[in-house]
Amino acid sequence: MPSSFPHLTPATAARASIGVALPRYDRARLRPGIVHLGLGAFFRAHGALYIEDILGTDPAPWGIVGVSLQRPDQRDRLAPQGCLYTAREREPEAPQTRIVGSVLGVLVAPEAPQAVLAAMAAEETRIVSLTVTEKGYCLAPATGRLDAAHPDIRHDLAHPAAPRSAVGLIAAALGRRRAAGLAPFTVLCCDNLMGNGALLAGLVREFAALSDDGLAQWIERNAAFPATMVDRIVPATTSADVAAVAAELGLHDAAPVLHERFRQWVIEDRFVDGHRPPWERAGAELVGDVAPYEHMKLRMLNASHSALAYLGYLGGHETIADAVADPTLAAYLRRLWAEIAPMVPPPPGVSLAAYAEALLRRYANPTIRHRTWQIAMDGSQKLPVRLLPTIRERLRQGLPLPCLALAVAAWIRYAGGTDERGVAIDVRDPLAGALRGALDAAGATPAARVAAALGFAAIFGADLPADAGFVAAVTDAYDALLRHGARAAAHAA
Ligand code: CS2
Repeated sequence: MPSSFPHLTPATAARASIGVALPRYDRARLRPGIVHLGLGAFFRAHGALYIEDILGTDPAPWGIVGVSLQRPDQRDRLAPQGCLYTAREREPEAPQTRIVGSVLGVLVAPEAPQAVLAAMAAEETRIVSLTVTEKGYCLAPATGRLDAAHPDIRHDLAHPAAPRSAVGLIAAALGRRRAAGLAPFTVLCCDNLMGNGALLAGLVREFAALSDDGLAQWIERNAAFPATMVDRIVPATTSADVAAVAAELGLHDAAPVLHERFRQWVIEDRFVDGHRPPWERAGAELVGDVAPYEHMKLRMLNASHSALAYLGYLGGHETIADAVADPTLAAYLRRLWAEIAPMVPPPPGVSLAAYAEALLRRYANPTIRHRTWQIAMDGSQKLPVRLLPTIRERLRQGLPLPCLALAVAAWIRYAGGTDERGVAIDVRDPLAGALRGALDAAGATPAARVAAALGFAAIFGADLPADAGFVAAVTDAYDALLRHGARAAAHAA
């Protein structure tokens, strides 16, 4: 974006306005120890900031090499700035702004797969972390198994020296380390997936076994895939954000990130040879079992985020803060949590009631403009992680689930591609075309449309469409959405 301000660079950073924190360590001495796949706003506002905090107290070999798996945009914005960028809190009270230096370089995998593999295979790389979003794992969401028919997986099996998927890159890089007699790196999955460490371990082993059983066994014996729970609300950066940060800094930063103050990172403490940054110094929780934290976060936060995204969007709310400012949706949200919480064993010492109230405060933060449309993306990949496990548990216990069923119905309504005013929705989802086609072919009745959507076994498995109680609950909710609209349906659920 054009700006009258001088550009943010290592040379100009010190000119940033008073009150903006700068890296407090010598970046020239920082060695890369982490390769991060998927250098989006979330990682730059979360993982890269935990590292930044550690570097502020103890310069260590934990600089980050970022990798973009698809587009060059991030690199094109960050490289001219020496990879410095601004992280700015979005809080009503005393928001802090800092310039972050923990990212040392950015590689673009489609342009230079060899450079990416070389960075991952380098002896000094101890950790390969990932935020590539749910769909970046090339898995079948209902089973968590590798989708061997995925075009990227087929590509990577045919071109093992130039992979383009995250799974293909990890397997190839581990193969190089094995051939070079090096220890593997630790693979740290930071996406919102269930049992994310074990899941990714399974995918990488499955992929490796398709071409090299020996490698699959070596990975099984030597590598580590700790589970993690990551949490911070980081909406996509807008051009208005870029302009606001420039005005605040007095420098033009092409790639700022804006985030809430809250952050949480729970990490399973299982690293190859124990090599890891001292994340606890920055407030991360290193634990033996991440599962309770992960269940809480995915099933309380992400599930309610998705429910609010679909209902809020259909009801005409642009952001999550707008949606929860609507008393009808806020009341629905509390009833939704009341369905979810009894199915979630809380982590030690945590009250789920307090957790839910804290979530509501975070959602209501008026300075965070987190668009319902952004969260609504990729529902086919998100529902199986966020909503369906809780639904299965309630069905197993014979419990009613009107609020959960309404969330699924709202997703189906959204995937149909037209909102309540008859305006087309820009549905972004790997299955968008297939879903739309199936819904169009099903005709107009709620029962037929719900059956068509639930028929996607990759999302719902075979059990849910066969459960008459579940199908009826979703059909009723869908019918209420059509007849009365999202707000009234939420009120009634
Ligand atoms: C959101 C998440 O976009 C989404 O689907 O639910 O990105 C959410 O903001 C984060 O998981 C919060 O930690």
